[in-house]
Amino acid sequence: MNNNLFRFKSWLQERELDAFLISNPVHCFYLSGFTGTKCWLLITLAPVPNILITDFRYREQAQEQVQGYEVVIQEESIFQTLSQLFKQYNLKTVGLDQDNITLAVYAKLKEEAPNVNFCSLQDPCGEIRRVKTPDELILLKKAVEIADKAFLHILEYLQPGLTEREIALELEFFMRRLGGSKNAFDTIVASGNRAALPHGVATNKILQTGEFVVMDFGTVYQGYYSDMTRTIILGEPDLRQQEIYQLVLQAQTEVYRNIQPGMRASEADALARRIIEEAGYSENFGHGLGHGVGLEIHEEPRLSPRDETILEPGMIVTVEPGIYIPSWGGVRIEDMVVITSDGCEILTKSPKMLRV
Ligand SMILES: [Mn+2]
Repeated sequence: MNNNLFRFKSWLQERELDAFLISNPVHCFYLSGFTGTKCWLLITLAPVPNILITDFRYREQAQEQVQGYEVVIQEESIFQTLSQLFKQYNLKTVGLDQDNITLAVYAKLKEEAPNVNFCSLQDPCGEIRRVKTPDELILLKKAVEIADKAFLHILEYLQPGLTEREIALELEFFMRRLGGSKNAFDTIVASGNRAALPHGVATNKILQTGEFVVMDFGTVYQGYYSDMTRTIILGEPDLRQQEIYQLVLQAQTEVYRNIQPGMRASEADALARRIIEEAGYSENFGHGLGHGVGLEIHEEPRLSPRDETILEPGMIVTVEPGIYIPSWGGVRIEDMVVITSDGCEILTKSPKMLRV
């Protein structure tokens, strides 16, 4: 049994549950490796087997991909199938994922299985997923590497007269060619005044020399996401542009010098925030320093003033300070890093120069 499933079962035991019903597709994949779009998991305690429920379309795929689960093919409604399984294995207290089970699903479950005691709880996968396994780290590094290669490619491709959309498409196509299965999110290419928009998705605006271009993009490799941002200028930056860029870079460097396991996520955020605040730009850094990345583009922990998670080796987070000045422009620089036993390792290798 893999370590993630082991941790899940200890959690079940502590809460005196007979089973937990997982409906979140990301968590189904995380615990079983099954990639079908129809999946429910019942995680149980021995001697009851773990159960994966899917439908006819995925019968063969489930047999191939999944080990350590009894695969059940749903024939009637999912609620009838579940109710039969609750009876068959004498499951009396069953945890439900409070963030995914809707009131309608809950009502149906109660109707089909009136004797089961359902408890609404947070799925512990969110917490277990924060620390990546060595296998996950390999896939995440690959996703990061594809984005890095795309950035080097785009540096050659960039020229005045291109639209933001053309740049985004070139990045996306290049990452797909290198094995990315899809974009990690809508690619951001925000130039000129639009660089002041932290999430300025690419438009038909034409690139000009002397203006900021913020490019924020990533890919998905075998289920794992990457996320990076670089800000550049075609031609000569002016003094203020240089000053803001250096400040953002300094904030990021400050994080790399001081981030450590044992520190709270909010303390990591404060490292960068202090540098930006002291320079008088506290109003212009309105988002958190970063976020966890893994099977989702945004996951726990959040490097924000409100997240008290203790950082641990093996957590993967972005470090992405930014300064946004309305109707002038903005700068963000973002890497993915893994927390190590004595600091962090920067996974994103792309160069950080303003002038291109
Ligand atoms: Mn990000």
